[in-house]
Amino acid sequence: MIKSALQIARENYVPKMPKSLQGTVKVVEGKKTESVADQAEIEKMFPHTYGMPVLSFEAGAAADKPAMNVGVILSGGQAPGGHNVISGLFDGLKKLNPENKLYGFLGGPGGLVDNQYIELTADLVDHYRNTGGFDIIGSGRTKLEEEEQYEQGLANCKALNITALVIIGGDDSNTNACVLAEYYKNKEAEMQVIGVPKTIDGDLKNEMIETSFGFDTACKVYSELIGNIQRDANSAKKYWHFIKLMGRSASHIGLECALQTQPNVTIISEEVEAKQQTLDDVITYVANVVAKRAENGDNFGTVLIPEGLVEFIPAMKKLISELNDMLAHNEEAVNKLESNKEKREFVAEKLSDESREVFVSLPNSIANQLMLDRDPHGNVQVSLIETEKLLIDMVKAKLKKMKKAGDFKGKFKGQPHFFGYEGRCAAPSNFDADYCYSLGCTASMLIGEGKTGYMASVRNLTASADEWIAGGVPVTMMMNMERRHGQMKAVIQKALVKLNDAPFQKYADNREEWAINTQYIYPGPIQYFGPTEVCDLTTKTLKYEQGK
Ligand code: FBP
Repeated sequence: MIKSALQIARENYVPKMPKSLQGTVKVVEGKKTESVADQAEIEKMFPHTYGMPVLSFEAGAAADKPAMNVGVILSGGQAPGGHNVISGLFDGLKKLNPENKLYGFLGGPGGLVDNQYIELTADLVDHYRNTGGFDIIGSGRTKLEEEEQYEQGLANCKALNITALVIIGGDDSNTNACVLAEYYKNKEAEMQVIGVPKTIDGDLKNEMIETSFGFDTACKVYSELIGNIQRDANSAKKYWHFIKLMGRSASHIGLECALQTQPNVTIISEEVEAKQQTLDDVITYVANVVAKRAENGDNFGTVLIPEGLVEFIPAMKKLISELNDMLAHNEEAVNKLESNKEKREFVAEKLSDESREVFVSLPNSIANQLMLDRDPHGNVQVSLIETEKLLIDMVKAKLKKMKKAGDFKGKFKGQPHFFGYEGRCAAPSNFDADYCYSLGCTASMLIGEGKTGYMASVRNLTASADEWIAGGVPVTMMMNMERRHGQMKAVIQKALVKLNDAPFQKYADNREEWAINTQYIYPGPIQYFGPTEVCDLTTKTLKYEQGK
């Protein structure tokens, strides 16, 4: 492996850890738990894993543990810090018993079913410490949902003497981890399943999971890029930059980047939905900011757009939901049609009058993108919809009309950008390196204690790392019933941006000022070595959420 100078230096970085994980560890049981909603239904579906207590770890004498083999899976989109979860898990398991072995299933959950694996040895793990990416074992989006897959996975694990699995994933993967834990417990198979909260989107969080890993680093990378673009905009003074940011449905990434960089406009999907805004309302707002800034001679600016925006505009949401159902039932017929024009006509025919009207009013390129294949969870792949270009075209058209009416006297040139993949495999910030290593160690302790159906949890994250609180949260505690593919399912509740919470309020209190006056912040690149106030910053989201 050829390594960069930074990678070599980072290999020697020792992640900071909570005190409770530093020596021997004992587990303390808290109160019994309930799911966040729909308690009776969820208890019925998870009779063996429902109601378990929250766990926390404290320094203390631990009993000797017999040697065991553990499997680990990386599931879904990459997020900075995944390799540190694995190194924390590896070190934690070795601390429990040096004979313990760790196997990595390759290419995501599919590797478990297809029996693709490698043993994760000390030499291998050492090369990946504090590095970005998931390439040590790869990731994938295969969904574990069929009994046949559970059985095949169990047989493959048995052949390797694996008695515990760690699934590192987002809300859907952790929901599946819990289904798996329940299934194995029900059939008394000797197989523990532990989840770890991963996703750059930041939408897997609740009272016990303060943030998912990767969100910190990804937002810092995007904020650096946005800051650079803003400096360019403020130097050349001739472009409006429309920047779409990953994050799937949730706008946490957009909001965090706004708090870090103070752009002129940030659209928050959750607010658009709450105010029942139409696409035209959003366009009018942006066009008015462009016109206002032009009055001051500022024909430049930045607009942040969450990638899930179209799903939150009520009429578009209805259209997408109809398209999801319609495409699920007519996939073959649509695929047989050769041209996009034929596909659009076929699809339009089958929509309700209201949705058809919206669909045919969209530029062909966007209508085509809305018809693309769904992901394995049945979601429209919002990262493929070029909302940034759509918005530029529509704002341009609006400004043309405003010019005719004498309401806009400036110039408008839009530049589209999409930031997502640029941040998902970045070298983890110190925060993510520390947090992920602690999550990995925590997962190993939960395994050592014989637990299943738990998610590793490390809390109190705005305090210094030695004061972090490590433990386990029953996954069922985070569940509610939601409609998925036309059926009610027990799933981990997705955390969208809450408009009453401090991070959004902070943005809302400042947005008018940021819109008109140029108050850009240029955060610069992530710093790995240097003073703690530069290197160990948490996200602003965490800081404001915790009243700091
Ligand atoms: P996860 O939810 O699996 O963590 O993935 C997050 C994400 O990066 C989203 O922000 C984005 O919409 C999606 O993955 C892109 O998926 P893909 O990697 O399949 O292109």
